Amino acid sequence: MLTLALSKGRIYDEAIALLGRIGIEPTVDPDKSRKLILPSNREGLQFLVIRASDVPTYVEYGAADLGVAGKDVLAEYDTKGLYEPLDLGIACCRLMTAGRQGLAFEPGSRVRVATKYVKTAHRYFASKGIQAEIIKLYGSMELAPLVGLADCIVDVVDTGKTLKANGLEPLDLIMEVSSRLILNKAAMKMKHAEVKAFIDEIRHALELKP
Ligand code: PRT
Ligand code: MG
Repeated sequence: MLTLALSKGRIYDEAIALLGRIGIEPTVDPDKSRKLILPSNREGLQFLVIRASDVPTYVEYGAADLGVAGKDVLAEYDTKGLYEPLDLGIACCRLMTAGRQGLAFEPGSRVRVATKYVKTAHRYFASKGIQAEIIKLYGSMELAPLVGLADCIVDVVDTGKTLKANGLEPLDLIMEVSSRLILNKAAMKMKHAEVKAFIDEIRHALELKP
């Protein structure tokens, strides 16, 4: 049995669309069921539906053999126990700094940054020689500059509409983000043939037109 961990929402929707190209589909709709373990029409394959930021943890501990996680999430996680064999090109966005119009960072200056991407934000501002005080938030980062909690935020941006609606604008690109297939190194050893065959199928799905 192979277990693939996905997060509900855009990653689930896009990953299932990708797998649909090679005839794989869940037999239970997670929007209509409270089940967190979803069987599939493929014998020997099931899905786990969990929080996006929990996917690397489930895979690292072997509770799932494989998973799909955004590069933004992986950059925050110590991925030593994981392989990242495929870029799935789904749930694409950009990890950016954002703030009020005209905000600029001078090297040597200090800045307060609200984000859930604490490690990545630290690395980024350190690389620019900017002293950043990072304030960890779990959501609605756009609010922080509006109420004086922070000068700027680090968050993922897709259309930019959320920033715009809150009077903020994207500033600097930190990284391009897409979702990656990740797998547990131990699973790769113990279920080598099964895992390799599945990765090859997904690679094939990526080559097929949607
Ligand atoms: O929601 P939850 O707290 O459970 O977890 P999550 O927010 O990490 O999950 P989810 O499903 O929202 O995101 C999963 C992954 O999708 C992320 O880790 C990214 O790799 C990827 N992704 C792609 C995005 C977006 N696009 C995106 N637009 N993740 C979040 N957003 C949010 C963003 O945080 C902001 O609030 O959408 C808003 C911005 O969108 P625009 O279009 O207004 O710019
Ligand atoms: Mg979300």
